[in-house]
Amino acid sequence: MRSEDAEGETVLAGIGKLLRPDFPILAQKIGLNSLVYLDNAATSQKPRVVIESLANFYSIANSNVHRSVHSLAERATELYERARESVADFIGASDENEIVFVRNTTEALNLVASSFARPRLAAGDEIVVTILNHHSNLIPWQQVASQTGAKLRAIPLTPGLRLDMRAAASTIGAATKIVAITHKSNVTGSIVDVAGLTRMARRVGAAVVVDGAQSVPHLPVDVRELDCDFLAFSGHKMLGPMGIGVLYGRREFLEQMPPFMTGGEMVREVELESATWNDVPLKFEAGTPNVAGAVALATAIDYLSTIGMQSIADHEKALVETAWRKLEEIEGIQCVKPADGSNGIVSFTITDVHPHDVATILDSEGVAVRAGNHCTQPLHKAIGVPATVRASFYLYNDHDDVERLASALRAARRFFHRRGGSSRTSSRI
Ligand code: 7TS
Repeated sequence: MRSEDAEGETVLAGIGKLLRPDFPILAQKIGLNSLVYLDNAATSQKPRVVIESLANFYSIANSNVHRSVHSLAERATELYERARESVADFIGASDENEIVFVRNTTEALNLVASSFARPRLAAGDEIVVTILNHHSNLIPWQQVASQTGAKLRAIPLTPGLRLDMRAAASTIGAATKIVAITHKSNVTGSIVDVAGLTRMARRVGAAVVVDGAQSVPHLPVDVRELDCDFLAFSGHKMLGPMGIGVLYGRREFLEQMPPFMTGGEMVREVELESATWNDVPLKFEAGTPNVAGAVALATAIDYLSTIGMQSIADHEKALVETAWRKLEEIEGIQCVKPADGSNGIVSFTITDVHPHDVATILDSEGVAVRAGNHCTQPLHKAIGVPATVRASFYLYNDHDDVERLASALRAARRFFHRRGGSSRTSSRI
């Protein structure tokens, strides 16, 4: 994926440029500039095959699932259940009934907190989270803690911004019932040693909940290797549509858990005053599901699998290395650099310039990034800044995108330098 150009500089000759034409939105101009999309951690763009898969479902198969016997209904049900099998294969789950379709990572994590954790926890129990967790993998646990009397504890970072595994070993103890972790940080791009944490959790009999929102789209993920009990992720961050997400859950746990939502389709027998539940996973899929979304997610998975998840991870790692090098040549830029490297994410600050102002200037150059706390306020407190600018890469980004980011940042730096470093500090972050 790397080659040397005439000046001896390492250039990325890989997949980015090749894949770009598959993504119609990337052909757009923002003002006079071509779009450079570097906000992939928020949501990814969609290849034409995924957009067509959605349209195709509504053109030839649209019907509700698991109820009617007519041909269309059978076609829709078959496509929906095949999508479940694709998801299971993609993450190494041996049983497709361990795959629950939900709206997104947030819903999946709330489901686990409400249906798995809340009935099991009591005062004296502990829930261990990490300082890297996104708010969606923190606030549900805060809620469960306040409802049950359990205590929340957090694994901190090392000075090198890695998750502190030594501190983890002393935080996960006899009282720990749940270990809820982020597989990959949406701010630092650091990858957490989930298997290592799972071993610690197993020793004390705690369940492991993994937020895979940033890992499943960007690197090979196998639930058997992670040995986790739950894994949550979102279709929209992995080339799929918005509104479809996945909860993987160990079958014995899913079977023991009460439903998260109740209503049609998740029941077996209903009396006026009582009901019994459908089998897993339908017990957790109350009401009409996002069938088209699941089918198009399976198309996205096919697309990613054709490229190969390891190739995608290598490509993004190489882009980060180039970006760190180019950005650090610009005076006043401080990158958030974990000692173990970053998978596809470059977060940074510029001295005396508010991150929102940086993002606004970058937008005027056609470069889309995100600024703020990225739903990780405790992490930003730990890093010691209220907000950062974040460029997040994906398979269709390339070396030219990194150069466009760097040159837009040089322009931003010149602009604020001329204005004497003034920046609106009142921005909401
Ligand atoms: N977990 C992580 C690690 C995330 O990065 C996100 C979204 C979520 C959970 C929630 O995902 P959702 O699909 O349920 O919304 N992260 C971001 C982000 O970094 N910028 O915008 C959304």
